[in-house]
Amino acid sequence: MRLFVFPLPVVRLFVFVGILAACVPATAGTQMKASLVSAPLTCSAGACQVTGSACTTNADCGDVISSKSKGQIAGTGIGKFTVKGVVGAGGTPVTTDGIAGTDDDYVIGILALPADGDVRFSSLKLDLSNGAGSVTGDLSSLFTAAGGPFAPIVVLTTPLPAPATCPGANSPAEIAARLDNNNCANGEQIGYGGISTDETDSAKYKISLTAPDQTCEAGECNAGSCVANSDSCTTNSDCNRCSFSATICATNADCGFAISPTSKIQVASSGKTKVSIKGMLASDGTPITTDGTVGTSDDYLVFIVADLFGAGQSATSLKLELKDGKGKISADLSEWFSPAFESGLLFVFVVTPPPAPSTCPGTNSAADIAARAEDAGCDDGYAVGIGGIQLDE
Ligand SMILES: [Ca+2]
Ligand SMILES: [Ca+2]
Repeated sequence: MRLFVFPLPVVRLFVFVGILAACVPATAGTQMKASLVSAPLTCSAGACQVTGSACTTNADCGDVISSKSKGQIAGTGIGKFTVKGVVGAGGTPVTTDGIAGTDDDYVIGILALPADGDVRFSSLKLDLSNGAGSVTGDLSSLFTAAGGPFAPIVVLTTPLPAPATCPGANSPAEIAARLDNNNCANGEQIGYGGISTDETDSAKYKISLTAPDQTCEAGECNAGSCVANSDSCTTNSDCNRCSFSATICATNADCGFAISPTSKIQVASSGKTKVSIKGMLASDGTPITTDGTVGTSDDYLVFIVADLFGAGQSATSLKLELKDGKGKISADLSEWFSPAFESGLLFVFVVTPPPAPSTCPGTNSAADIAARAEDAGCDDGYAVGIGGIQLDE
């Protein structure tokens, strides 16, 4: 039985498919902070994408934004982005006209992957002076549309091929009017919010961990198998599942998992990773306590997926011990980073112990974390939490 289905979709940018399902309560204080790192450029017909510099392989094409660039989105709905080192044709630092809403604007796209699977898209306009620029915008319209919590994906693109189809500057009304306007996503991707592990700099990704509000959704049993997941069944009610976690349920109360939104994870380009979980409750409201020994069958997992932006995914897991609903992890992901990926978007889930823990062995040593990459025995649990943000009350 494989109930744990990732919402991970990222195929070509801005094209996402199915996710999980839920609606959400407002909770105070969630946030995402991420470095913006250069998208990998391709070398085509002897010329690098964006810069046009001479090249033989993709590796000859360097960064087109500095990984000192960064962005943050808070539960207030306010997004702040500071971009540095943007170069264009010939590797020259870019300067635009300084007026948001004109044809030369770069675009910061913010994709919201909510628990209900209905992906939403917002955008901000960015002007640059000698390769640097910043913008602050009220993304409340995105939060409202997405519900929450949602996993955010941040992308920086070059000016649009048809700017008139993505009008407006950065007032809340103009941002709201561009909600889900895919014409705003037609620029060339030059950066995104995530981790770049091939740098000696200090790229970081930090996000709140929280649990969506869930309901018990009615399932359908057909000829002995649940339609949704092929589990064996006798009656329709055998197929009832919680909307986000996909745990078996009879009523909404069976789906009441909780994690305090003060919980968070931070991952650095060095591989250094810290997780802090608070207020983690079972569906009956009891704070969860495990045996205190990492690597035993009662370990919860913090599941981390790196998406390489159209070039595939890699995933690994950390083992989580809880005492009265609280747990901390310090770990080193560097062995997983290399050679698994050089840069990527990160998605994080908090997952129940897998049904066959022996198929997901090991501790939180760097070697064990690397050894669990793509371990199918680790992704059979139920997702009870998600790295995401939601609008403050
Ligand atoms: Ca402009
Ligand atoms: Ca344990």
